[in-house]
Amino acid sequence: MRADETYGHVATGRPPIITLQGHILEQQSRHPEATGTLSWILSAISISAKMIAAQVRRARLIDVLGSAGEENVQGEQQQKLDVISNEILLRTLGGREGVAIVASEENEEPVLLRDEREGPRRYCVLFDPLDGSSNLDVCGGVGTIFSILRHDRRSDRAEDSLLQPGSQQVAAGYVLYGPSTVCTLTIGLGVDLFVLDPSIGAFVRVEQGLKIPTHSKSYSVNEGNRLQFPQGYQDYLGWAQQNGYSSRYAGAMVADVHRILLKGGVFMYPPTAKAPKGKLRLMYEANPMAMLVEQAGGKALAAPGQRILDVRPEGIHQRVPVVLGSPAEVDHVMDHVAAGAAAA
Ligand code: P6P
Repeated sequence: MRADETYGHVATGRPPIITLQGHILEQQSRHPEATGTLSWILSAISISAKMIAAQVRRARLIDVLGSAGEENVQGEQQQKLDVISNEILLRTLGGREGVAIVASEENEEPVLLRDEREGPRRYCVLFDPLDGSSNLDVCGGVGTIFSILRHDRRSDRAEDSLLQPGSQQVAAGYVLYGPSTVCTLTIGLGVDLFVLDPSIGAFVRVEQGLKIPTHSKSYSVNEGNRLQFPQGYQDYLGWAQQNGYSSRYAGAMVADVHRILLKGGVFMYPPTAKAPKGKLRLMYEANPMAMLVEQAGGKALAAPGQRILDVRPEGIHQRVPVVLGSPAEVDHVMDHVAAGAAAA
């Protein structure tokens, strides 16, 4: 049999049936030094995603739509499902021995779970529990985004262990709650896709080693902010429209980035007058998406020549401009941004 074939494939001509759990254990078996700690954490994220998907699917029926009546640390109206999703992730990850610290978009401070200076390696998990939750009331795509870092026990303050550049992530991914529930995951060995089969309650692998199209005449941005963008971004939009580009924008980063990964194009959230550093958060939105996009062969920049994954974080909720997607399309944007800055 060829290396990429299995008995199942040879006997039926169709790929083997591998669940997310099976995939995680398959990857672990390829690393003799692995202790299973990371696998156990990814398993917690998988079960959280199934629980959140069950809530999202029935949101209106079980009266969990709408605002929770509170603002989060971002000053944004918390949706009921933001709070529910956040609690699900905190409770599942909190039960994993290998998790030292969790940090959430919904919590002002990180939650320090375990800080023994000795013993087995532990990890930090950062997440946006329900990205784009304002789409919920209109049945739009929403998602969970997660980023996993090694816990650095040398840090004086445990929380400082979180402030590592995105290049240090050991795993990253998202779950898109759309017409189907899709999990996109990387552990630094490429990008793999899984679809939740509700009839068996398992994520089933549907694609391995996903590669982003090198180019596609499509951009994704909130054009309502166009006049607030730095001139270079405005010049890019004029160039794109003169060159037959289409525009697609879901208003939820997970939905927009998922489309870019599969179809190509460029997603961007530029600096605006209201958000001079951009709106998206570095640690649990931009970094995980940047790792996925780069692992799929794309580019993810905060400014011309500045990889998002190289940005040195100063705070867990800091924001960063985002331009990511097909290499050729990111270059088109950044060429205009650089020219605009030079002309300023
Ligand atoms: P705007 C959702 O609130 C979010 O954080 C991202 O998921 C999304 O890409 C962005 O904000 C949308 O922001 O200003 O276009 O509504």
